[in-house]
Amino acid sequence: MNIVILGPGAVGSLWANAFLHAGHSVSLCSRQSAKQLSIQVDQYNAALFANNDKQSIQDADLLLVTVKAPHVITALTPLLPQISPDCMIMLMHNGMGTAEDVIEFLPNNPLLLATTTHGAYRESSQRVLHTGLGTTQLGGYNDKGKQCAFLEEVFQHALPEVKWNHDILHALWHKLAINCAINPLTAIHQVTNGTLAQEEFSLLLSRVIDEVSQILTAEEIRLSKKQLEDSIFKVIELTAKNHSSMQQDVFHRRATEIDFITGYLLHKAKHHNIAATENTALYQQIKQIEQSWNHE
Ligand code: KPL
Repeated sequence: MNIVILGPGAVGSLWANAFLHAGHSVSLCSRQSAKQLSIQVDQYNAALFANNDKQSIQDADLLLVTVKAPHVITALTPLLPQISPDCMIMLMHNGMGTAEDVIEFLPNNPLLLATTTHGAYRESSQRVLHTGLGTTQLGGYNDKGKQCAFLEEVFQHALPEVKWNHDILHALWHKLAINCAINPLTAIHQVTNGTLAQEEFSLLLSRVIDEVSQILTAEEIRLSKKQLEDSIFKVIELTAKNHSSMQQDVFHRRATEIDFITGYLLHKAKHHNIAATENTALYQQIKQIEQSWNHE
């Protein structure tokens, strides 16, 4: 297949390398202006990829978008004239809400969503470390996307484990709920994920989870409060020493994904007339932190 990776950060680079080794023709689209980019994953030989090549975009069978949610539309817009209507577009990032915008720009393309638990770390602009094996779930967003279940085999062959999920929105909501509980709190307090297991966070965390659970129920996502709580504490335990992506964004003073995580949740809460007081407070605190950088 002809595959283009839009946003070769840690996760994008991992997939670019995996697809290349699986025999596909892979090229990249990045903010860098170089015509070719080299990527090395772990100790394997570095591979060279074409970058921002118009012909590759025109020929693409699959465009895998791995930029963070706030950058999806800005990154896709300049490519729109080149994207063929048959090209499958797959969004792979934390948070939700971008598919609703992408479908406006590319109404005829198969649109798919993905979520992955692979751990990847970008050590330098050319070197990526695959820090943890994970599972990737894929699924269709629109009808054409839902007809692309064959991609499970393509992805599985390149970087297992991969599962086709007929209800990918359920998987994304589950991930979003976990991110709502862990990401803002770790970012505001600048602590590791494991710190949230301490007594001082227990009341606040339980209120946050309670609100998230009410919104999931209103959205008809079948996940009990107990199941949600268990999965959140399991992630806290398994990633105890890690820093969440939002903690890192705040630390490095980069725009966070808050609008696509808690912001998306609050948008749905409003729709269902649910007063999500604790999540609103967390949202505002992250927004205030982001705004404070502009006033220094
Ligand atoms: O997805 C994550 C993130 O950091 O964005 C979690 C699951 C919280 C792991 O750190």
